[in-house]
Amino acid sequence: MNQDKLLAAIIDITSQRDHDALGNTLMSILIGLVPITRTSLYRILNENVQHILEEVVCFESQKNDSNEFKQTQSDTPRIIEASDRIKSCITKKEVFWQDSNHEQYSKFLAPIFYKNTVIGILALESDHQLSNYHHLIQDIIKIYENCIFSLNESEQDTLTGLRNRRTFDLQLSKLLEKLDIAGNKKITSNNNERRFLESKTASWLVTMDIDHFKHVNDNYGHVYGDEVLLMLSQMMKKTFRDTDLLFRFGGEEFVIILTTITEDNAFLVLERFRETIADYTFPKINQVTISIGYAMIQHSDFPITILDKADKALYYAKENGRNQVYCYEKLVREGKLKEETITQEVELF
Ligand code: GH3
Ligand code: MG
Ligand code: MG
Repeated sequence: MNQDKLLAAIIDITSQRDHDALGNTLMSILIGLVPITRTSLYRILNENVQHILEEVVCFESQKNDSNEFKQTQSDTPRIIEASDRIKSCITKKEVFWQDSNHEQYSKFLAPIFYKNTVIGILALESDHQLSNYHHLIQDIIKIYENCIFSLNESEQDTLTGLRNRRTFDLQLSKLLEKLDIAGNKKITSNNNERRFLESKTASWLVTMDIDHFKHVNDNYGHVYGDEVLLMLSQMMKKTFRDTDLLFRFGGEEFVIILTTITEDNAFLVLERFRETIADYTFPKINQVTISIGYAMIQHSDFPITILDKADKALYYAKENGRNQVYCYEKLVREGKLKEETITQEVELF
């Protein structure tokens, strides 16, 4: 084993600060150190539905040149049903391997752990026997898991376990980048244009704020206030799809990125959530309500503009009785709000 190559790989993987980049680095390291023909990384979207996986990234060697790899990483999540072998790997929490007698095909599946829970699967295929590499692969996975652990710890809000404010900019920029690519493709492809117009789905930025939360703290104390924040975040996790991104922005403000949904359906989902909270009996406090605003995430917008639009709809809800859901674009269409005109990126401090 080339020691320099191994050290370079460790330096590379431990310097990544983003999940996608970390996954890609894991793949590159495996390709560099193990004779493989294909490698995929799968993520379990919901710990209660472990047989539904998202293929995060896949690298496949080219037929004409086994040293040349093609990377597949789709714009939209590729959701798949786990094979029986992968299911067994997840439930037994064990690696699986199969080496062919003729040294022409071998397979290796390994669960990826976070805090003793399987959160994903790494799959490798090779035209060599992989048995000599099993230890190395598992050690590389261990380093990858340690990196995931550190990254998750730094991205999570400690009280609610939702994503924190720090990761929001990165996640939104990534989404805007994807929309930009899709937008450019739309110009060159009539099919894509038609599909977009027919589906009318988009991604939406939702801002959500607890109504009169100061009263909760003042009348019942911070411990009860924190309990409300915790309950609310648990209900968010239950209500929204696993592909939607949930953030606590600090205090009693929450942000959601809702993906591939129409304006009307976004309203229905958010209105149902508002109702669920309003109908829930919180210990001691009884009723708590929330106000919600949302705006379309458009590839031509800056992150700050989109956030500002959603906030405008939220303030509209606050000014018009609270415990309501408003869409920025609808308010503009109805003449209740003026169109946002920020055209330049604003430095936040
Ligand atoms: P509005 O309906 O206009 O949103 O009124 P509000 O009282 O909710 O809004 P305001 O922004 O004036 O107050 C937010 C309060 O949230 C202030 C503080 O008491 C409380 N708060 C902020 N962060 C935390 C937290 O981490 N835990 C608890 N328990 N309370 C918090
Ligand atoms: Mg507030
Ligand atoms: Mg509030």
